[in-house]
Amino acid sequence: MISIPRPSRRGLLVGGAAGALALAATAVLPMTNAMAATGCAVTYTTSSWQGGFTATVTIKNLGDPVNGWTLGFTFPDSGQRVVQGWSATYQQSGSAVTARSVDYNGALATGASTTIGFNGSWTSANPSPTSFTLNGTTCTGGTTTPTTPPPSTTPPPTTPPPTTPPPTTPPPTTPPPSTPPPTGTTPVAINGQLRVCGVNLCNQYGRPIQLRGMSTHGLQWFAQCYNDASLNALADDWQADLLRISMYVQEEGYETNPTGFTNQVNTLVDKAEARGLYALIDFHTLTPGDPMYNLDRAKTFFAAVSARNAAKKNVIYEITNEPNGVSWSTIKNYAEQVIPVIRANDPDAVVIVGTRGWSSLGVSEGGNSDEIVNNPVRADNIMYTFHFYAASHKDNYRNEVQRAASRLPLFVTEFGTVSYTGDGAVDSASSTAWLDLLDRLKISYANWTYSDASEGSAAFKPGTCYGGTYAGTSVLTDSGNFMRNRIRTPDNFPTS
Ligand code: IDC
Repeated sequence: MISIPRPSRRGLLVGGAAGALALAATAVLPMTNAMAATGCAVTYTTSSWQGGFTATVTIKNLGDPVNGWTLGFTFPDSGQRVVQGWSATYQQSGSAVTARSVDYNGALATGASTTIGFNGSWTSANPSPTSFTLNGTTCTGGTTTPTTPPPSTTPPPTTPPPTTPPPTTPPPTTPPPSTPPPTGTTPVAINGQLRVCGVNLCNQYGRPIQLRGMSTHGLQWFAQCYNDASLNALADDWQADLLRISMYVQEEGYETNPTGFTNQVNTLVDKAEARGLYALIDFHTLTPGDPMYNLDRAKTFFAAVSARNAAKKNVIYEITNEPNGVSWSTIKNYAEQVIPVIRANDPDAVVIVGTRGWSSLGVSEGGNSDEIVNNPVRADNIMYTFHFYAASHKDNYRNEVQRAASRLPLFVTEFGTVSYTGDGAVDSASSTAWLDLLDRLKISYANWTYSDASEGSAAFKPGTCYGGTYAGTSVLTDSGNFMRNRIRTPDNFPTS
């Protein structure tokens, strides 16, 4: 049990805690033992599956108002680990866990509650902790028995329970805004500000969604492909949800003209927003594969785009495209330096972190996702990148994605229907197997590329971007046809 010694505060001081369980739960077990209303009350509910679980923790302050809190508890089994949390900053030492409030939920008035959560892993057993502290004081109080019976089923690994929608970071002094009804039918109008919940990307209602869309080619080469007509076709004819804006750093990219490329990215963010599309800002590192080579550039670039786009709901940040030839700990170190730069300006945006071996979760360099699960990036509201090229990457990669998807939030920010060279024929069987898997797991994706490059991965026939027509099938390659057919199917986003 973590215990933070500090002077007792009136109302938070609890006597006679022995034997008083704030909660005891195996799957879900609300506290039914109403104790004297003192200090704090915690309900801790879990949904478990083989090796993993999602915990939802509601903290009620029964004492004096607090401004900033730390919840402490101890896992009963030494094999239990916090993997990824939300709405709090988690630390684990041995079996002892602390969850520290974040800026938008630190203020808790007397009687106020807040809900946080995390995904965990377990090895031999998954009992729930039975005692909690709030700012060092044991929580024994509370009458927080849920009025409706909480779910007691064990969900399949890929669908954590509909977790309480995490807050969308209202400033602490104003009441949380009531969620407006959708005012339109575009992906951004319906889904609003996105947030990672559990292993999913969730919309403004806290419900898992999948975004499907296209990636630009390198802006330094194919700027002519991204104009009002082509983006209208992407939104209206393709019915896409997402535009990935691929800004190479090397190869005549950002490093040659930081201001120019930053402006180009911002212009495309605006064009996506105007059409209700999400915009994925891709800091397209590739060669060299060590993201640290571009650390300073990344900080400069993300400081600029996050400040400029902070108020927008449609922006997602992808901080490094395909790290390669470097360890996971190097990538993690990079991420932990770049993410705070973004958060300082745009605290509620989802950030996506590249993975080892050209964003293969390590597989292309002989590893696997365990290295991430065991050593996750210390930040919340993040996802991890997976990339594939269907003609090159098949069952062993699909198996790893399936395995990782129950433990890590994944986003396929880039994939091709062809070989990893970006060229060659469409592998329809493998592409179909991949996209069926991603649909089933609700993993979002962007296809390489929405361009007329002379290579098999391009959606448009060469020369298309020098004409005015992008809609319809006459301008499409085999890959373009395949992708348009997949992306045009209805989205079915939850709206409550
Ligand atoms: C390829 C482009 C190609 C370009 C090359 C080098 O299709 O025209 O010459 O990059 O810049 C990736 C990378 C992506 C690659 C793509 C296909 O993220 O930049 O694009 N690919 O090779 N990872 C795996 C494949």
